[in-house]
Amino acid sequence: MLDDPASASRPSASRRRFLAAAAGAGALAASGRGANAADGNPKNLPPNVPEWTRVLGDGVAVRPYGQPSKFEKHVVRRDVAWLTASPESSVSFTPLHELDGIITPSGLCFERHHAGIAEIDPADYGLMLHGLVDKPLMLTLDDLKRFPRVNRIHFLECAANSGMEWRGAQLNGCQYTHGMVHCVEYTGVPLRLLLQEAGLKTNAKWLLAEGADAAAMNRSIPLEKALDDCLVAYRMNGEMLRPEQGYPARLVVPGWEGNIWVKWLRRLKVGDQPWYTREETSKYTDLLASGRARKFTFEMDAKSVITSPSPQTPLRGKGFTVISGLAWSGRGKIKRVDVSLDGGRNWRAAKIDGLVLDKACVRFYAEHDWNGEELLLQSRAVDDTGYVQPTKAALREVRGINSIYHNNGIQTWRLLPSGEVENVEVS
Ligand SMILES: Nc1nc2c(c(=O)[nH]1)N[C@H]1C(S)=C(S)[C@@H](COP(=O)(O)O)O[C@H]1N2
Ligand SMILES: [Mo]
Repeated sequence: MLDDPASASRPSASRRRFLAAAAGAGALAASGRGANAADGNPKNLPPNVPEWTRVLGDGVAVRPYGQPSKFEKHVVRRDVAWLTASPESSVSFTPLHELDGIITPSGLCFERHHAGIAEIDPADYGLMLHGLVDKPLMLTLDDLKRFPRVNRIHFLECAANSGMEWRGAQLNGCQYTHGMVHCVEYTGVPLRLLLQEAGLKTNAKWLLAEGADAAAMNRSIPLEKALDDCLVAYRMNGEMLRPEQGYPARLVVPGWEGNIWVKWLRRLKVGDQPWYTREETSKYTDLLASGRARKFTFEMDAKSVITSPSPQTPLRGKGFTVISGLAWSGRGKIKRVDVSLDGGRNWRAAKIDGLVLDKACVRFYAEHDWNGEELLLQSRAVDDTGYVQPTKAALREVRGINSIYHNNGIQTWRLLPSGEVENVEVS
């Protein structure tokens, strides 16, 4: 017997939990990241009997809705206070550096709201479909659920993702430079079926989608896209949409800028021309070097980022390491991801692991035996149209530096001998 679990001196289960939490928090503060065996109490290491083996754990249903381990409290959405004037019209960023695979856990999906989160009672929910149609519709949530449905995994990227980096390296962490992207499995009705049910007039060309939030955010969508692969989704990752993501229904517009994925969807109007709403004139247009603005940049160009190592996930020592990242393209499938360790002079193909889907994130890995020297880490996505993710310099040549949106330039992380990582640019 290694130890006596029935020893009278053993503290209560709740005290043990408190001690464990304190130890975890200490390790976290000291290293800036999750606990590691080297920081811990050797008494808990095999072959000793650890604290958690000496007590009964919580029973079932003590946690009716499961939450991550308390030791993962640092894995959260974060915002940048100075970025926006108010939290109601703001953005929180996905902690990409703490995630793996391609699916973003629902509670970690970045949020972008123009007027806060609308709280909609599904019993009072209605979706109106009108305009140039034969038969206007008013659909309840139950009506939507009665239509044939599909499941699709797609990325959603805000057009403003990496928007703070146009004038140079700015924010230290891929959560902030690239965290306005998430990739989720949606369940919903193909928009085509709803439009067919209403019956389109022959002059129908555009669709207006409007949200039920205090911004009543609205955008014009070409009918061609609406009839192609758009969904009215009511589920994400199997469960109903989260309030932050548009509960009870949102538009899914695969490959297109996040702004057009209208949340809390309440109205679809069919017309014969675009409406030129605020979100497609004053916002979400791209000011070019010439001073002219480009309108309707719907598609998100191929992009990638190394999520680890990155400023928030430094390396803890020399030796074998897995460089990991995400790539996506709004035009189709990712065909290849290249990784460079020397700021783009030499490239090698990374390993793509897991699903490779249309207009979805892919996960890539590049293995490296790090000898402690400084590296300039980059990744470069290539999609199945042959499009190659450009350098930031190449992008600025075409776009100038007055843009906010659609910055898909190659990101550089400088890995220092200490293992720390910085956001830099190479020329
Ligand atoms: N009704 C409504 N829909 C909206 C928004 C909004 O503020 N209101 N924000 C848009 C923007 S700019 C983006 S990038 C995406 C963000 O989706 P998410 O919050 O699920 O990440 O939703 C879009 N749909
Ligand atoms: Mo956005």
